[in-house]
Amino acid sequence: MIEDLEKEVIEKISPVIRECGKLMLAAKEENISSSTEEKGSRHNLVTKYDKLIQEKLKNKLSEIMPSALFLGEENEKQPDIRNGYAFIVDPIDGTSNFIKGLDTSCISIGMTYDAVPVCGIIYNPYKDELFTAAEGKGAYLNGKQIHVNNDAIEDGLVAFGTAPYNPELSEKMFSMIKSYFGRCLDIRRFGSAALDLCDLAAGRTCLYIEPLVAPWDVCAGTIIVREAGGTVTDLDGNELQFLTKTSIKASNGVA
Ligand code: 2AM
Ligand code: CA
Repeated sequence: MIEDLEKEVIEKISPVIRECGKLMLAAKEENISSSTEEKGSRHNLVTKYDKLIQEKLKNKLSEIMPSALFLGEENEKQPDIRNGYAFIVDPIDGTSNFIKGLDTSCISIGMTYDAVPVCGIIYNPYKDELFTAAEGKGAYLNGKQIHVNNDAIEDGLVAFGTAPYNPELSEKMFSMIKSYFGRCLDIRRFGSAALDLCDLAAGRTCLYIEPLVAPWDVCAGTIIVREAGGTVTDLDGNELQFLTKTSIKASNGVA
């Protein structure tokens, strides 16, 4: 049964993702900046920890489910995930925060079937928060079921991403942020798409908008939000897809 498979996958991955979280915490004792490289632009960074955690997850996930493909942010080449099971992994989401010591980063593992997310696991080691969700089974934070809040826009916090690596989007984005700023309780810009989705799922924010994200940034978080009762689309209201980069709008369904 697929549903049992998802539950089993979450149970097997949970200790592994927690172990990888310990590597992130241990990195605080080191000079992370010294192991940082640019990936194409000065806004897109990678550290030795991103690579180390991805390698560890790749090995463990292939033991847990040998038939599933592995799509990871730090892969040189990505597999075609349109058919069958695949893991979509961001070894560290919020890499800039990680490098700067802001303690707002996480590990994100989504599993898709025919490119549709069927389960998601996100771990924030700084708060020891493990978010999990499987299709039709609800979303959980450290084993306790979570739900989006009922905040109208006037009463809620709205989280944004700003896509610094795509300057042509900044004009449109900042005018959108300004228009929300005038209406909502306040705005936030945390720097981890996966944690932005978890905050929405946990009822902390009412809306999250980002103009450009990659599949590994949002795959796990999307099913966590949906299973917590929220909605996730692109900025034009289309069904989110996980084959290319996309915009994203995740809502509690009220805001
Ligand atoms: P990262 O920390 O794994 O790089 C912050 O707004 C979000 O955007 C983070 O989830 C960040 O993921 C992601 N991000 C960073 N660079 C990106 C890029 N070039 N394209 C899409 N998303 C990116
Ligand atoms: Ca990353």
